[in-house]
Amino acid sequence: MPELSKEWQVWLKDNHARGCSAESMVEAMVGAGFNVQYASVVVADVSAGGELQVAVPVSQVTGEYRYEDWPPFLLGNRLDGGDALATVALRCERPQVLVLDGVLSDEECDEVIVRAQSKLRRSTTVDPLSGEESVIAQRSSDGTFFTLNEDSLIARLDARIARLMDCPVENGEGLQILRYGVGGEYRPHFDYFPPTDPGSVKHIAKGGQRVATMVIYLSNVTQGGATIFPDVGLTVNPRKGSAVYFRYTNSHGQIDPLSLHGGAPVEAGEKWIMTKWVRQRRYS
Ligand code: PD2
Ligand code: ZN
Repeated sequence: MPELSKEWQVWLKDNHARGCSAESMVEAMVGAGFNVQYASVVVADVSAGGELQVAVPVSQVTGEYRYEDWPPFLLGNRLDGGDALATVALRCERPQVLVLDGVLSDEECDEVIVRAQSKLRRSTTVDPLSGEESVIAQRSSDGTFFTLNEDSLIARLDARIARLMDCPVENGEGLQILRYGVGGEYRPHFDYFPPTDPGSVKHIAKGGQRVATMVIYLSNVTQGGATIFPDVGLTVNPRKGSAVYFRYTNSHGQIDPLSLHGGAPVEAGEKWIMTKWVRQRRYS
């Protein structure tokens, strides 16, 4: 396995001591040819004052995605969210997808919608080159975010979802709420930041790569609006209070292209969802 050269190790320590931002250091390393995920790991190491991970994992850049074993609790019929017990309705191994029932109660779904309604704005996506958020036809929905633990209801849901996803609450981004009207869709995409896109650098620099997503359905949909995984022919129909949970970054930092997914057009009615994205490290 290749090692990070002494020069780079000194460069990292010097730049950190000079007060350079993590983002600029990751950017410089990527500019010099490093894999963005590896760069963000060593920059985080030096920023935390810890040991540098000097072994550069070749597997991050090349090779087929290695599916990690599901943790034992994910192999059961139920998942414990602390204050709610979810039922596993479907499990797909490649890509790793779970469909969970009973994640939110009907009352909780309705309350989240009431709180989000007045804050909705047209949704954006990350521009692959600049990394800036932009409005594009690929994603026709209105949305808003809650900050982590924004109020007591949101804090309760953040904690429950973190427990179901088996990750620290702080690794989660704030909950995003989306509303799709008739014709609204989110065309197939990856939730991870493609490492080869220059625009990914600034997103990965904070908290690392996204590792998993939970999309929770806050409403039933009269017709259409399924979450689809086109490369494996999997369709998950929205059901109020249920969720689809999928994982696409393993502990080696590899990303799973089979996790390509989208929100199919709503044909009748409206679709409300809540999305939680989880990072490799502390995000909030
Ligand atoms: O609305 C969906 O079903 C959906 C599909 C794919 C949402 C997202 N991705 C997302 O929020 O990332
Ligand atoms: Zn998505």
